[in-house]
Amino acid sequence: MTNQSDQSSFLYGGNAVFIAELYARYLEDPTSVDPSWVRFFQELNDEGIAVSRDFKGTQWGPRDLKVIGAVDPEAAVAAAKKGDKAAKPAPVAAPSAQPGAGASRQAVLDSIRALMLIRAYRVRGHLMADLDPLGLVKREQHPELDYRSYGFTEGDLDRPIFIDHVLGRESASLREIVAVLQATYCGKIGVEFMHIQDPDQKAWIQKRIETIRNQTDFTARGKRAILERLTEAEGFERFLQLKYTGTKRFGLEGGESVIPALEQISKRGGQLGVEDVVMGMAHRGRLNILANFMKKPYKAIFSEFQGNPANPSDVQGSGDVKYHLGTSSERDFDGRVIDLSLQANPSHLEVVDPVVVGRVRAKQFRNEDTERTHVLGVLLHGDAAFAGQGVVPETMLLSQLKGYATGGTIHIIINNQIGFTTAPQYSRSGPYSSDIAKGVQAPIFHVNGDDPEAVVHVARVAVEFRQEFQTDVVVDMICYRRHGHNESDEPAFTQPLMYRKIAAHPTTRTVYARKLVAEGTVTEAEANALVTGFQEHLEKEFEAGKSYKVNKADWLEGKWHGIVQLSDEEEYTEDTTGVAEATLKRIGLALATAPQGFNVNRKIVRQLDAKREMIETGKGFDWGTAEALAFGALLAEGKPVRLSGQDVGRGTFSHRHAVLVDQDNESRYIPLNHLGEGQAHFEVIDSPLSEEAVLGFEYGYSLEEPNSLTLWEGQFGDFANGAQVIIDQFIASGESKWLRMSGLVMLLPHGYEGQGPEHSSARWERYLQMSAEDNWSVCNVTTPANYFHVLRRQLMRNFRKPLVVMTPKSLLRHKLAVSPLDQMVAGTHFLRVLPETENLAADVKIRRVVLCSGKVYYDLFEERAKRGLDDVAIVRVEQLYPWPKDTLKHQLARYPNADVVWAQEEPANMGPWSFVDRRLEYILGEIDIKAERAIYCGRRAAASPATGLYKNHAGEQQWICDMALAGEADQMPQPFVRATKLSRLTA
Ligand SMILES: Cc1ncc(C[n+]2csc(CCOP(=O)(O)OP(=O)(O)O)c2C)c(N)n1
Repeated sequence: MTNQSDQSSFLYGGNAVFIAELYARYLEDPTSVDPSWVRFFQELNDEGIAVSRDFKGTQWGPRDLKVIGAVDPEAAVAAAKKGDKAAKPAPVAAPSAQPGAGASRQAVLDSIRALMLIRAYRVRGHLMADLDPLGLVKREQHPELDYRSYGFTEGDLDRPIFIDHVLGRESASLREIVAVLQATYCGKIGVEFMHIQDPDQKAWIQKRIETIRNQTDFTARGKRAILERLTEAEGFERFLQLKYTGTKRFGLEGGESVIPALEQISKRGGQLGVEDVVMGMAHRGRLNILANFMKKPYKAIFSEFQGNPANPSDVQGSGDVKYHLGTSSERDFDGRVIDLSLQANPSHLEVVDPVVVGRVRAKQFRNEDTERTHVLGVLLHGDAAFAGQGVVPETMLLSQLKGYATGGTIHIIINNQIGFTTAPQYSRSGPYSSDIAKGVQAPIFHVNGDDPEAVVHVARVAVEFRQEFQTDVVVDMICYRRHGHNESDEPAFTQPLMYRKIAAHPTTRTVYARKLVAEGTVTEAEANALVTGFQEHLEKEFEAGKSYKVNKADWLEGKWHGIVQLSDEEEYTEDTTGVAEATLKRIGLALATAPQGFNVNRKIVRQLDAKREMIETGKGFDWGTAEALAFGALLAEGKPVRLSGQDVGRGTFSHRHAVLVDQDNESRYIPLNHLGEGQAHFEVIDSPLSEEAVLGFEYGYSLEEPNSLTLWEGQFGDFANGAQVIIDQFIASGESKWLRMSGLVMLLPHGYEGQGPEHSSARWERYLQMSAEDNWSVCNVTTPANYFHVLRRQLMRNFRKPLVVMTPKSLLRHKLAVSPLDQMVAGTHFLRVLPETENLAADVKIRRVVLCSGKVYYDLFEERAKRGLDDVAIVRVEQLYPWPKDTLKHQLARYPNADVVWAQEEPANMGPWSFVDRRLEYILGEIDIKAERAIYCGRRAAASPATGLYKNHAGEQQWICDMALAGEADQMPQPFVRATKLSRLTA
């Protein structure tokens, strides 16, 4: 038996006649057909395609025939609104008067076959739609869309067929049915929606498009407005081409219809409750959208073309090219004001997607937009990028997840049928660039970009659908690119035929103006006047651009008020991150308490008891508890905390247990949300298995929420390189390029514990290499208390910087890695450097200072104790960047007779060695100390971060401790000498 999933291909041809017969039998007596067919026919019922078997008598006839093909969409939508998602769409009542009562079995078969044909159009009609303005993609007759495949002949064309309002008609001739289907599904719009599982959504689309043949009848005013928008879009590019010939602008020409589409989304969206639109897009057409949609002044853009900066000269930052910049504005759409924001983005295509979606989520949180209908995300894509970049499906994956949902994003693909020089057949395996969107059941509207009315209509349907169902929607606008990839590229090198066609092809505005003139909506003179009027306006703006001065940077406003730009080296003021003891105790007790009757796992009960003991004694606070206290104290101060990443609720290493799970019924309890009245919300989300999209999302979230602590945790720190683009392009450099601060925290489990090459190193050398201009903090803290402070510091400073923390694994349970409560109480603060803690020989007697960072400290500490050494001091650098030069200098200056060793677990080409080597040399040069340079003690340079053999690991670790504490300078490894196969250390 053929499976329902490929039903559409067997519903036609010779099968169609057979199936219609079978179906007729099923209607008569369901037990007379194989049960698998019964299931199939029932599924067709669900899709609103089938005929019910609710008839009586043996005489076939339309009077007996109750077609439920016309699912009543209004009833379905009403049911959905009531939240009754499971409710089946109500069947339309049986028609009261039908032609040919007592008609033959033939009439029934006609109805069934006609319904199969209708279904085929719904599924495959888009394949025959007229989508390509250039006519390069040939539309071929598809057999499933041929009525002859269903047993009809030409002689049947004019016979009335009962279809019970399926297309809004009780009955119609086959000729009429085909005409309606062609108009609806094979015009300038092709719709893909039959992959959607939700019957309400399908029914909604069917009704929305079938009743009006998938067209809006625009008023003369509406048409004129579309022409005006096209005139501006085209005129702006032409003007730039004229004034700045050959300058890169990645023009929109060929895709101008996207401007009226965006207008429509905002306008119709506004009517449906949208108040805020956050947008992301790549280079193509960006300047046009900045000017003509975001309403960035033309003169500002012209001034940037003249080489002037986009920000006032007193604002620091390295800036970015003009086609990457973002902006925000307020616009009035028919009396409704909408906040528009276009996210700045790097050249890396599509990577902005999760950032925008994260921003949308944060705005919805702040605006208490629980329905997610007031803040809308809109993403514009290129066709090659949408199909090619993995971050696209990763971002879509988030769209329906509890912790990341934003009520659906509207995706518009500016599908110019080329990616740089690469044609679609080399860009993707499926027929459409948009195919990936089917994975999240998004409806997809393909539309011919040369029919701006169709584009605007589709934009309208898309926003209506999104507002109704809170899912992603895709508009695939098929157009062309008039010039090369940029304006100085020669496209005919690679696409000569396409570009010959384009050269002869009139512009979208010209095509539309001719149409409006032909139908009498505007005169030719009026259409021309729009063009000349706009050019004159641009000329004036161009003149104004010559003396244009930006008077303020659009940042640190609104929710960012009170935050300042850090103007110099990080100030070493002590931050007020400590918290009153009573508050910490109150939070601690809440953490250790589950509600009455909640059946906590036995092992966790022990952990909760241990926490209670920490609170009662004020001693022995472990990592997980210190973290929870840091979060809890922020929450109690009214500052929300959001932590996302893989398995963060429990914690990869089973140390966090931020979510307790009842062992009887799996209900969840989050102690941090039960601290007391007035506290802020703690959101802890187990993320899907994505690094790039989730980290991008959290970064976006942090841009909107300066007063929330937003954290992303990698499962192991090395997995963060799956999100490297987000780190390089946004987190490290976003403030410098675009004046956008972020207080995002990245938690990266790191440390050499013999787990092999993949789980030892978070590769923090990369973060250190990217450190400059106080762009972020990079830390590897060794005590729970310092971790507590560094987290709280994120929101206590009057500026925001991302924080990258190497977090521990074995230290989570290490008996020495604990802190007393009094290191977290009021008056205490984060320590960038932790000095020697033990009572050693007098400072002048210290023969060696071992500097280190992170977990290796405890290995060194224990080895020193074992050896009973009292002339080797161990100093921990807890924050590597910003480099705590003064504090470190102060500590090193205590030991004038010491040599200085830098000990690390990582190979010499990794970890902090390259970063600290010269910096230490500068410090040593400035103080009175025996050492001139630090001696390296660690693994030799290596290709892979760690050995896969535990025995080797243990030997190497021991050797590092031995050498660091007692080795002579000439025994130390030469960091960059090639290691042999035998040993990474001694070759
Ligand atoms: C991640 C990434 N890889 C490569 C590039 C270089 N690049 C810039 S534009 C472009 C083609 C994009 O094609 P498409 O997505 O169809 O957009 P279009 O330029 O045609 O509007 C490429 C490959 C890039 N910017 N980003």
